[in-house]
Amino acid sequence: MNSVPMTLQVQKALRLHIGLFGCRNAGKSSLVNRLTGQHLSIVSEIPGTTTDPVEKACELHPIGPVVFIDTAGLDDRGELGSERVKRSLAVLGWMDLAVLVVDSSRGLTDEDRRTISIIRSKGVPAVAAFNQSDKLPEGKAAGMAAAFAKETGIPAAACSALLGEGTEAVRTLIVKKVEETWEPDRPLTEGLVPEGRTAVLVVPIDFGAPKGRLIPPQVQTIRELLDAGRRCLVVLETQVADAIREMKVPPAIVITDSQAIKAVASQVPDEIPLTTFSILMARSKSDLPALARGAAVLPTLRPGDRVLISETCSHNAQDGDIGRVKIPNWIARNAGGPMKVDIAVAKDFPSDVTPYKVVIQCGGCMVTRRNMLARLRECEAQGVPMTNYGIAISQLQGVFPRTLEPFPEAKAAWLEAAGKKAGEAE
Ligand SMILES: Nc1nc2c(ncn2[C@@H]2O[C@H](COP(=O)(O)OP(=O)(O)OP(=O)(O)O)[C@@H](O)[C@H]2O)c(=O)[nH]1
Ligand code: SF4
Ligand SMILES: [Mg+2]
Repeated sequence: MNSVPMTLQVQKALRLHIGLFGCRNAGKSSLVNRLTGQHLSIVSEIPGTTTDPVEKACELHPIGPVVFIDTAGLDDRGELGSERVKRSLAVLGWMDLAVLVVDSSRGLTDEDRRTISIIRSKGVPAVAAFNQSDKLPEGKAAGMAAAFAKETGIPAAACSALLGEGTEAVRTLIVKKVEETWEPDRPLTEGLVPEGRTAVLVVPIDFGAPKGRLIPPQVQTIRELLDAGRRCLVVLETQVADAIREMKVPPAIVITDSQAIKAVASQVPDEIPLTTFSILMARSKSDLPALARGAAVLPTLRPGDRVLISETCSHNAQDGDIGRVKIPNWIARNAGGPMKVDIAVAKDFPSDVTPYKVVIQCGGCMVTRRNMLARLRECEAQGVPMTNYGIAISQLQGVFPRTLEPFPEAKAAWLEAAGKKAGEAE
């Protein structure tokens, strides 16, 4: 029987991020190659072989799709070395699971201990692999792993990535820890459609829509509503007014693709709640009131301000890409001139976000709630507002706070922050 939680199986589109951390030459790259069954990471006896975090997508049975992130050694030295350490530690915070790789023949180093304290302070689920067990007398590394687990509470196993011994035990620890710590996304439609009522879903089929299919938030919304025994009516953005007029009982809510929000808002009477799939995603994956608060900074941006667009996966950017082109253009139009826009893709999210006036986060459809929340908390800790694409679009299109109406807490957070900003501007 498969013991992986049902929610995890349902959300197969998600890729769990599993990072390997440890000192140079501990065997991180060798272990990644063993766990993925692919010899993609460069292994060598020269310390510092892996310099930048390397991502590898693969299937980890029985979890499903995961991304392994092989990182640079945490004991690297010098100016370049400490930059690499910073980059490794930056990705640590938003991992779904961290694997601490220890060279058993060296024992636990000061850097390993520092890594453990970061893992603890950021609340990252973790396991440890006491690698290079073949260099020690039989059973010695296993004893070290057991003592370590007892002392730290972090499950550990001994292995030799070189010989392939014990790597199955490490894989088992990873799977078990994921099962224990997995936190599902909040349901997209939670509390929005009472029994017996209908939701109208607006799905534009324009050039940006993928051929022959709907995108994940649309599919998930339909499925959730049907699972809960609610009705939904799926229409084009040109059909909204007619659809509402023909309904005997008005819809409980209209949910639209963000990019059509302006056209749709003009067709939906004020008394019918209106929101966007992206706002539902923001609530499901992150902290909606915090992201709404972050949006209040957008009208205050001035030409030349630095803005970070954060994409959590390396999707194929299209012409007129929402994050790379449309949002920066809308901000520039509102501000009267262009911003300095940087794009951080997946693992390249910077450890220092303080140069930015705001971070605008993508919907995160491919990553977990833990990953999204960790990025948000990092920005908050550095005093930099974060918002997300959907919220930014609503705000920039002038349909705010209407699209937050169904979420009173988020609306209140935005009003309070927008009031403060207006006060500062006076
Ligand atoms: N004897 C033994 N050697 C190992 C084991 N795992 C890795 N090695 C060797 O240790 C050296 C370093 O291995 P890597 O996998 O490149 O180590 P790394 O942690 O990725 O190192 P950096 O990328 O430099 O941080 C290589 O020569 C490996 O063949 C092991 O379990 N036993
Ligand atoms: S919303 Fe983010 S995670 Fe989803 S496809 Fe776009 S960049 Fe990737
Ligand atoms: Mg390496």
